[in-house]
Amino acid sequence: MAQPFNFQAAALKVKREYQALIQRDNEVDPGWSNGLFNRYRYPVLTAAHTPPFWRYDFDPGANPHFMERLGINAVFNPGAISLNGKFYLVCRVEGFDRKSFFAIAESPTGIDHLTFWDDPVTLPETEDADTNVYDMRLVRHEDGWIYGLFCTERKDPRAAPGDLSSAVAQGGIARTKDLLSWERLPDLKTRSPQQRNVVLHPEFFQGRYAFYTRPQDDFIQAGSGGGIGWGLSDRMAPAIIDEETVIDPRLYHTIKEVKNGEGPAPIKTPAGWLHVAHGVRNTAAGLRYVLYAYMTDLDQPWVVTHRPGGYLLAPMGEERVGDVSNVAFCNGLVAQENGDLWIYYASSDTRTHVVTTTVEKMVDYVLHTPEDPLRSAACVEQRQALIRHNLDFYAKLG
Ligand code: M1P
Repeated sequence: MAQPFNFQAAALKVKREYQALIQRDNEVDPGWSNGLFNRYRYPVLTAAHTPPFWRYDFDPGANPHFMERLGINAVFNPGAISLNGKFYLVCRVEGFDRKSFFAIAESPTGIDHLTFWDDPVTLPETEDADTNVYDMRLVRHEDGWIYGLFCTERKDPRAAPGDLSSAVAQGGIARTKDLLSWERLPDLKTRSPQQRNVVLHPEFFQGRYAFYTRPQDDFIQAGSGGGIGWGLSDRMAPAIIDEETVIDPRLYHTIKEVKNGEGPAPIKTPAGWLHVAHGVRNTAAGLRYVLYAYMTDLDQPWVVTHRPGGYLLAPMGEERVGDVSNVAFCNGLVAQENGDLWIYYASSDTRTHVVTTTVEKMVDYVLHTPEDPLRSAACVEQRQALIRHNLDFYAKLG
């Protein structure tokens, strides 16, 4: 005879499994080495890391079968910051209903034990309500605020009847002092029809707020826009950029042929501003998103001084599969006072990972990795130079 359903046991099982997941230690992946960063065995956040009380109704009277009532589909593309010795990730959490919202997970290590706060972020709306918000960059600005810059998406008011896909993406802006209460500011205004991947530079430039932008013609295609832009605004409320200059254009037959976008706010190093960005190219299997790095001049942050060729990080193994497969996307990193650098990235719009390195190693990578020479023959020359340089050292290794 079938056992009667034991609500208490089912609910406790879900709670215990969640607790075990949150308490699990992460570990360096021993099978990976590239001299630059460590990868880790487990993603730092997945849908299963969201508290069960966000998903189930724990009231036996209201939910006698203990069903999930509001499922969570994915946890990805987090902004990141450290405050008072702790790591905080403001994640893009996506429900089964496809809408994203922001929620904060904290951890003493930034590598494991990431635990969501009980409540997601209550983000005020402007008079033009957002349909979807995502990909927040957290920037501690020298004006004293922590800014959250994110994409706000709304149905295109000019969409033809029956067109339920056309959307408009713009740069949303909110600010906080404690990550708890948020003040919403007007969306960024630029001359571009759409914006995504808008990031605030952490310092004033000649007394003005400086932004990295990604002008685009429509919702998906960068079109004639494209490239990472730079623009200035006198104030944040409202932030208005009159002139955008593309500082890192997309380029034919490279990892950023289709589009690219600034990742987190750049880090100030003695060698320049260190940037992590994403580049997108097309393949027969669809778009492929990878991360790359570049450096800009300390005094003229819009002037690119170093462009290491190729990608810094690409999705690997299971990371290649998810809701939008073959995607690595980064909008959060934490540079610590001791020089350690945690880079957060999401794989395939599904889950969140970390790689750990140091600022010093990243600067070495950016300064000494050769540029993409843009032609096969030039790539062979570049590789032959490395081979000739290496052969004696290699032989002497024994
Ligand atoms: O699906 C991949 C990524 O697509 C968009 O990024 P971009 O505007 O550069 O194409 C964003 O929706 C991002 O969230 C997503 O990860």
